[in-house]
Amino acid sequence: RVPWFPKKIRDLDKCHHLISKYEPDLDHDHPGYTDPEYRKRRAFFTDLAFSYREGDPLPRVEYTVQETSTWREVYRKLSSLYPTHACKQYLDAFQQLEKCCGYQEDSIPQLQDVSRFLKERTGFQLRPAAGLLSPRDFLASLAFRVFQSTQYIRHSSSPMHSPEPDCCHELLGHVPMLADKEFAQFSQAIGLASLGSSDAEIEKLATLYWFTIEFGLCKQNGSIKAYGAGLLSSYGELVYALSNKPEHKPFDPELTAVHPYQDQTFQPVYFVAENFEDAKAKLQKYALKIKKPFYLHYDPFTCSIEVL
Ligand code: H2B
Ligand code: FE
Repeated sequence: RVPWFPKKIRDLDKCHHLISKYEPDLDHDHPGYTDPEYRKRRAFFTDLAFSYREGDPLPRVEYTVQETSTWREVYRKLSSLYPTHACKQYLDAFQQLEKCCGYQEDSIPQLQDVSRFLKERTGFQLRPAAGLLSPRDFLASLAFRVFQSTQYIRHSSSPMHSPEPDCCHELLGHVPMLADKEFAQFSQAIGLASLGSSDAEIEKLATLYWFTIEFGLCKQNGSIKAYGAGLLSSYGELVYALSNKPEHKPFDPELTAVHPYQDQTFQPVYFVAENFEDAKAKLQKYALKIKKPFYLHYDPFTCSIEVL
């Protein structure tokens, strides 16, 4: 009756189910759909991700000149917006990543280096993912402070947009925020709430994830800044989200969890958190109301879930 869920970090080797609707082989609108070279390259990355097992060193990739030039374009464009649009936690971490993790426009950072950096700061680590994962598998990994990260890059014909997550989205959107302690706790809390939850509850948690970790805004010194990865990796939407065009509503898990969302165009509504401590407290209160026939506790010493 209770859906299967991973109990130890090694179980994440089984959490790799893909949602394939946006893949270049299947989606006719994908910018790489008619490019056999790109599809071949993507098959290589799919292989890397599927053959990865917990504990393996993260594969290092030699990116091509074309891939690096796509990265350069994205990096330049986005980093010009961060000082005015990104929250303080993001900016602090981004500076650190430039200093000690090889963040720069001329090369794509290696997941291995980034994972080591995160592990030292918040205990988060990366594992390679082949593409967009099912919400259940993706959220479950967060319970273990594991972030499933794609390693390929978007097609060179559309540097400012990708229908799927790619390394620009992970490295520029997600990674800096995962270096913040409060945000890391918030992310793990969503993950823990998802374990053993019903499909209906997963859908609500995925919606919460969407309006916070992907598209969240927060208050900072009297103004509003972005912390969501979907915003911090999209020039157009980052500008739009902080303009007076969309609606801003206060983050409230009960309401946010059932708010319809857009994955094809910009969001008409964004939710604003007071700060991450407050967002985490509200989320934990929400999570306590999810009915489960047991109590779950994460043991950080063994990286496993205790079922009580
Ligand atoms: N998979 C991958 N690889 N990256 C994500 O950011 C992601 C995912 N987000 N699967 C998930 C779904 C999110 O949209 C929620 C939990 O559905
Ligand atoms: Fe994402």
